[in-house]
Amino acid sequence: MTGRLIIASNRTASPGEPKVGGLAVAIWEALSERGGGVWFGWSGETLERETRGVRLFAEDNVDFALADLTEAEYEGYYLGYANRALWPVFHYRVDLAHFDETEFATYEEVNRRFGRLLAQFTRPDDTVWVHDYHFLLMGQEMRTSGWEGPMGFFLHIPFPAPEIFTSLPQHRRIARALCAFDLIGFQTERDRANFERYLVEIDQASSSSDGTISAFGRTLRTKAFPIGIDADEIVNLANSEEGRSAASRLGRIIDQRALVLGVDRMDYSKGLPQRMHAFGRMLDENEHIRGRVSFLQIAPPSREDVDTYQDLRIELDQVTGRINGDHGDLDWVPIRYLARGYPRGMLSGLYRLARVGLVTPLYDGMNLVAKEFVAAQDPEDPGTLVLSEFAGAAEQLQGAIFVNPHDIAATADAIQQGINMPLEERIERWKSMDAAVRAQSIAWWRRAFLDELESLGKPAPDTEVES
Ligand code: GDG
Repeated sequence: MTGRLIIASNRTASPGEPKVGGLAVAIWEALSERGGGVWFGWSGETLERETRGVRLFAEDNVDFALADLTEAEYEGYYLGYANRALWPVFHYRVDLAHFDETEFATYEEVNRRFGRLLAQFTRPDDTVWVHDYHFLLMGQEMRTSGWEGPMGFFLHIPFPAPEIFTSLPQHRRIARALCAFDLIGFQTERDRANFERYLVEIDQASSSSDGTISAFGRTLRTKAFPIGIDADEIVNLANSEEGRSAASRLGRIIDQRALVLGVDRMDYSKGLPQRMHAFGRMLDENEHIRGRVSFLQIAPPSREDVDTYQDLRIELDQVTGRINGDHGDLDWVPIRYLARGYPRGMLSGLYRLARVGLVTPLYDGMNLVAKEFVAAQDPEDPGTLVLSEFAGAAEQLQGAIFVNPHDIAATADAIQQGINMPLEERIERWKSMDAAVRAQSIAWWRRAFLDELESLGKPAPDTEVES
């Protein structure tokens, strides 16, 4: 590709500041590598009244184009339709979804306004890559604004089964808008197949075995691109001063006890209360482990303005207090639950210290914590990973101990198995997982997506072109 890369995501990295986290770094590198590009998104600012246009910041050869939201847009688009309707439905929690026409109208309006703003930046030889569930309608708005060039979309969260997706009153509107893209990337084959099945069964689309689908008068490609991490970055962080000192600080407190570790945004999709119950049950059933294990759950609060997240906070406080009250002793606190975030270096050091990584979402697009945990391990004495079969990462991390996170008894058993696993088996399982994490890294992910998008405009290598 010769032209610029134009990326749209709800939040961008901060211009002029270090790019922290796998996704931010991957996008930044993709933009810089192309010798120029634009990263477009919400500024993070909310204003009482709408300001037209965007603010531009240049950093090296990348332009940041940031648009503000009004307070009403933040409420209806971000807290409302994106996080009270799309997020729960796409994570199979129709019971938690709140369907509100006005919020959808605001979501549509923000996608329209942002799509038009973005279209103004494009030049004919550019390539556009839109990210995630905040911008499901943006492709169509771009096409309406006259953009005819290559345009891809990547969905970071699961795409639900059609029987669930159709609970959204606007499902057809969303599907039609998605078909404006040339390539739609999903985390897993599970998600891709769900989308295809929806289009074929509900919208009479036709599909072929290479993931090409014809629907709503357009032809597009669908494919799974499991997002990855930079494993060496995590190894370096785990071995850094910050990583080591976090591990020794915690190591002093937990003494010789085995560390079971969970790190998750505080979100109901992550299965946190179920995990606490499973840990409690494991203690109930394994008297010899009591006092010899310590469970640390790091759970930085997120989306605190959404009421279901406030309910989760209350539930977690109660469950943890209850288990500690029932099982703790003068010199032992079974669960240390910290409702705050820590720097990546510290997290990486703690991953390496842990005997068991507990990653048990009820549903998850990928789950990068599982991959970071694997990357951070000491190859000579690796910890074990207890992983939900409903995390996208389960397709790749075959060396994990798999659990159905709703099955408290089975999860309790898996934690016990993880704590007691012999070294030889731990090494064997870890090797296969580390190889998988390294094979499909974050650099692989962005290149694979962009290569696929680029290839769509060109004739297949074996196609004879008539002169
Ligand atoms: C969405 C999808 C998909 C966590 N606590 C702290 C912290 N983190 C970092 C982790 C990891 C990231 O946040 C979380 O990524 P996940 O993938 O686990 O989950 P979501 O936030 O739900 O992400 C998910 C992902 O998008 C990418 O496509 O995998 O399925 O839901 O990197 O390390 N980082 C810091 N302090 C913390 O306390 N610095």
